[in-house]
Formats: sequence, structure tokens, C-alpha cells
Amino acid sequence: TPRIFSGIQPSGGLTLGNYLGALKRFAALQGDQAETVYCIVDLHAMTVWQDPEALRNRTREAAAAFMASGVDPVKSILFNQSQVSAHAEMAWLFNTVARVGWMYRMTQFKDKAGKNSENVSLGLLAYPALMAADILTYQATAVPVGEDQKQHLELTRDVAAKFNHDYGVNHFPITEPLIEGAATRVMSLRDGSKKMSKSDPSDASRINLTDNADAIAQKIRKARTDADPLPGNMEGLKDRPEARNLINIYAALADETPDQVLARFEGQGFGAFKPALAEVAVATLAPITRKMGEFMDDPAEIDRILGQGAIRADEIASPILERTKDIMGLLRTR
Ligand code: AQP
Repeated sequence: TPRIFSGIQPSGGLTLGNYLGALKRFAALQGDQAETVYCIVDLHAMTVWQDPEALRNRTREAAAAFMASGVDPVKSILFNQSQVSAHAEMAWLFNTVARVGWMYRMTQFKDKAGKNSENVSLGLLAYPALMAADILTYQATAVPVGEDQKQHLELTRDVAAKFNHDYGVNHFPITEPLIEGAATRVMSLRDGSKKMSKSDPSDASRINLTDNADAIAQKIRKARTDADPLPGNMEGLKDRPEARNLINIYAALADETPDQVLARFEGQGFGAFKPALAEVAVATLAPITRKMGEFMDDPAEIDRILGQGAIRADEIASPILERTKDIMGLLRTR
């Protein structure tokens, strides 16, 4: 059976973007067709400063969000990255394979480093090598992600190909990204050119999975839009990024295509559309928020689940790491 791997950083509270671009699809991919390995990537989160206590709590909260979104820790392997040391070890091995120039070309690095690129952590630059390690330590063949992670996945393919070439082996698979659906890139509610992000300074820019119904409705009501009525299909929204975003969100939440949504709202304005969007958003998110709260009431149980998941993950990762070390000529004597 093919193996699917993906992860989410506990670098803040999770958003509607994380839900539609990642969590919802993680849950849908569970089943007999593939083995699903899902990771809360705490080592990635700490490439920018994290308060230690907050990081620990957000790791538990992310686990609660996975489970509340339908990720079953029996059907899937669910764990936090730092509990399986193969990730960090493999990342070091990949630091010797990947090239510095590859890292400087990453748009996420450029965005996060800004003008300050000499002063960010070395980890922020090496981030994609750790991500390649996450995926390839499981020899995963498919990775469900949002659009923003496409470039990092191409780098993962480059690492695998260069490793296989340099060592004359066929050890690592060339991973396929799974970027599907209407919400592969949910945009900020305040700015249709920016991705909805858990670390955006403006809370009004995003819907958090912990927001209550009133907050969700208010954020949607205040979302930036234009004054024009809605057209009958997506073609008509080419130059209206904010409108396109809200339609895509509705479609993803309702499991419809954007054109189906527009067919129903054609000719109407946002005064009619926004309350309808708020209604589907609340109907979908309220049960998730409630279940997250229930999981968070028992942090010891979350810790137990993550510990069990880490043991299962390690059973897959360790032999692949050992084989990788052998290939690279690292002497093994115990
Ligand atoms: N806005 C989004 N639309 C669709 N998918 C998204 N994802 C994130 N934002 C959106 C997907 O969620 C998964 C986990 O992302 P991540 O936690 O690794 O971090 P990120 O992509 O950097 O997301 P954020 O929220 O913007 O975090 P910060 O602010 O810390 O950088 C990925 O599959 C991602 O594509």
C-alpha cells in the first residue's frame, strides 16, 4: 500500500486555511487505499521563536484539531515530530545533499526572512531539508498540501533524485504532491493577495478553528469585498480576488464546485452571500471547535495518543534511516 505523509506546524492556532487545505483532506485520505502518517511538525515551528510553554500547548491543540477534523489516531499514525529522532537525523544527512542555493530560492524563506535574511535562524534556511526528511524518512509517495507548499515539495523531489544519483541507488521515491479541491490556497479575509495564515498579525484576516459562531459571522461580514453582483461562473471573477476567495471557501465547505455555488448566487450581492457563507462556515466549524475543546479537556490522553503514534512512526522510520546511513558509508557497529 502506498504511504501518504503530511504535517502541520504548531506555530499558532490553526486556521480555516489549514482545515480546508490540509486537515479535511487528511481525514478523507484515510482508508485501505493508503497508509496515512500525519505529523505535528514542532521542529519546523521553532525555526522562528516560540515561547516554550506555548509551543507545548499548541502542539496538544494541533493534535486536538487533527482528531476533531476526523483524523483517527488508530487508522492513521498521528504524532509530533520531535518524538521521532529519525526526522532530525535524516535532515542532517540531507543537509549534505541539498545545496545552499536551493534554499535561498525558496519563496517562503524570502517571505519569512524579509530584509533581515542574515539574522534569521539557520534552521529557517534549512527548513526544506527537514521537510524532505519528514517525507522521505517514510519513503512516502504522496503528500497532501496546500498550494503554498508546492515549491518545498519540488525541493523534496530534488533531494531524492540527487541522493539516488550521487549514491547510485533507487532508495528514495520521487514524491507526488496532492494539491486538490477548491481551497488549495485560502486567502486572507482582509487582503485577497495574501494567504490566510496563522501568523498574520491581524486576527480579522483569518478564521481560527477556535473562533465561536459570533466571531466567525463577524469576520465574514467584515471581509473585504467589492460592490458588484456575483456572476454566473468563476470566469467572471478573474479580476476579483476577494470575491473569488469567498466563493472558493463556500465551495470547499459545502463540497460543491465554485461554479455550482455561483449558479445559485448569480446576480446577488455580498449582502446576501455573506450570511449564507457564515451559515455554512459555522455549521462546519462549530462541531470541530466543540470536539477540540473536549479533547483539550484531557491533555494526558492527547499525550498518550501522540506517544503511541511516535512509537508506530519510529518503527517505519528507523529502518529507513539505518539503510540510508549504510548507503552513505556511515559505519554501523551496534
Ligand atoms: N491559506 C491556506 N490555504 C490552504 N492551505 C493552507 N495551508 C496553510 N495555509 C493555507 C496548508 O496547511 C498545511 C500546514 O501548513 P503549515 O502549518 O506547515 O504552515 P504554513 O503553510 O506556513 O501555514 P501558515 O498558517 O501560514 O503558518 P505560518 O503562519 O506559521 O507560516 C500545509 O499543507 C499548507 O499548505
